[in-house]
Amino acid sequence: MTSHSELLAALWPYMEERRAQVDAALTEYFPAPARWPKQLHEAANWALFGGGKRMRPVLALAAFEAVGGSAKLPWDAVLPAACAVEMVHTYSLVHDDLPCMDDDAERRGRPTVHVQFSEALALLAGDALLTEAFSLCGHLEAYKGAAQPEKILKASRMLAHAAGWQGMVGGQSIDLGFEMPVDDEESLRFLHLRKTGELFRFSAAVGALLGDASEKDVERMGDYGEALGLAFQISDDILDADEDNEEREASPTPSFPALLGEAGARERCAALLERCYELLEGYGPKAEPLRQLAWYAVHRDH
Ligand code: GRG
Repeated sequence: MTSHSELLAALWPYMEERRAQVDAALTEYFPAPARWPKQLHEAANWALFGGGKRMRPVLALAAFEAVGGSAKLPWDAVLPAACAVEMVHTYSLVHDDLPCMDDDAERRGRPTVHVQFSEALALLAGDALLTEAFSLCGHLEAYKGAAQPEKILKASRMLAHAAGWQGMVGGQSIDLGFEMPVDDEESLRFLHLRKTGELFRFSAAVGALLGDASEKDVERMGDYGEALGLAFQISDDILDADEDNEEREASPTPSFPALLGEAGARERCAALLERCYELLEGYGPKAEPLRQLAWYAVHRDH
């Protein structure tokens, strides 16, 4: 039986390497802070290079690897789509922090974009990140000839599904209390499968798609991503509950620990981790980073 510290020690260099790859690609793809319109780009770069864990793009790269993509294709076949999902994720955080949503003054230990710049610039920086994400995901040349046009088209549509009304935006509308009561496990899962799960599903599925996997494998990787995303959300709730978060109490939506108790929430995380392992059966050692990422999603401390 491998210990927690052994698993983390194995995962860390991998994460660092993939994160560095993602950061270099994001720097290449996204306009630099000094570029016109300068204020807008400063605000967007503040968010994009503010210390995010890069879970979603790393997941896309690891799924690409797990289906054998990296053995036969250059990383350029997947990096644009992987970076696009990070841009969508970053926009969602910038908008979520705004006073009209979660009203947060700090993120990742630094002032949020609207505090550092202004509310209007935060709104625009989010808009710019979201727009650029789709420009990048569907930009044939960004893939440097390594991905087929129909797969790039499919990836763009998958991203729209994950980000829009069927995915994150729909989930956020439920979370803010506009759509339906969220008062039991089923409705809470329904919400988080959309708000958090769909971007994770996209990340793993798009890695497989652009790694030239079969439709069945793309679907299976998507299911793995979704299970991991839900586990990630539940563990986020557990971490928040540990911090005795007053804001959560003001939210119309209960957290998983509030609804199920901490033990119940941990139980769900453990079951989702098992589901992730099950879905990865048959992919062999090249899926090891995906196994470790699932483990990390459940056992992380921030
Ligand atoms: C504004 C449309 C819209 C949606 C906002 C992302 C979001 C939806 C809300 C943020 C609050 C929250 C707890 C979302 C659940 C997903 C989640 C755990 C986000 C944080 O993701 P990390 O931990 O962030 O990957 P880093 O900082 O590492 O990038």
